[in-house]
Amino acid sequence: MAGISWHYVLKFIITGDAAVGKSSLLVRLTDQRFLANPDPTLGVEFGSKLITIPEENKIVKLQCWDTAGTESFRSITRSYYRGAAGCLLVYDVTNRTTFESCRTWLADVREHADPHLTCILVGNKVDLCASEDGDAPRRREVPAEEGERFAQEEGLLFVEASAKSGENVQEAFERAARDILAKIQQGVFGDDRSPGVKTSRPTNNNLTLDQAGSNGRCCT
Ligand SMILES: Nc1nc2c(ncn2[C@@H]2O[C@H](COP(=O)(O)OP(=O)(O)OP(=O)(O)O)[C@@H](O)[C@H]2O)c(=O)[nH]1
Ligand SMILES: [Mg+2]
Repeated sequence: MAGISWHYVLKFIITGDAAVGKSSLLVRLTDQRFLANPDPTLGVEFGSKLITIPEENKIVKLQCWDTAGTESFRSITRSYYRGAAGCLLVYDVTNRTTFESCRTWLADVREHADPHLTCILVGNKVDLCASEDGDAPRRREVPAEEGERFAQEEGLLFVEASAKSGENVQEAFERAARDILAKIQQGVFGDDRSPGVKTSRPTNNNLTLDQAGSNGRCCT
C-alpha cells in the first residue's frame, strides 16, 4: 500500500456507564464479532477502522478510544476526551439507570471534548427486547421514543443497536462520521483548531473508493 489511504482521521470516544456494551460495540465494529464475557475496561482501550462514505466519495479512518464506565477511572478517561470530534454515548435499553446517567456523561464530554463534537446516543442491547432466540425477553426499561426525545433536546443523533447481533453498529459510527464531514465542509472544524480531525496530505486527494475497498480493513 503506497502511503496512507484515507481522506480524514476522526477521533472518537465511547462513553457511558459500566457494562452497557461500549467495548462490545467497538469489537463488533473492528472485528465483526461478539464477546459474551469481555473483561471490564481498565482505563481505556483503542480500536480503529477505515470506513467509506460513498456519497461524499471519502475514506475515513475512525480512531476510537473506548473508555471505562467505572467511576474510579473517571479522571483517567476524561483526559482522553480532549479534542474528540465524535462520541458514542451508550446506555443499555434494559437498564434505566444507565440512561439517566447519560446527562452527566454528556456534560462531562461537552466540558472536555471539542466544543463542536458530534455525539450519537446509542441505546444498546436491543436484542434483549426480542425473544426470538428462545431466551425469555427482558423488559425494556427505556422506550425508543424517550431516547429519541432526549437526543433531540440535547442536539444528539440517536440510534438503537445491538453489539450482539450487530444491528446498527457500523451505522452508528457512520452516521456520526457523516455529520462530522458535513461540519468539516461548513468550516466548523479547522485543521489547527481541531486535534480530533486530521486531513490527508494533498498527494492523497486522488484516492478512490476502489482503492479503499482493497485496503480498507480494520486495523486495531
Ligand atoms: N445481550 C447483549 N449483551 C451485550 C451487548 N453488548 C454487550 N453485552 C454484554 O454486556 C456485558 C458488558 O459488556 P462490555 O462491552 O464489557 O461493557 P462496557 O460498557 O465496555 O463495560 P466497562 O468496560 O466496564 O465500562 C458483557 O457481558 C457483554 O457480553 C448486546 O448488544 N446485547
Ligand atoms: Mg469496556
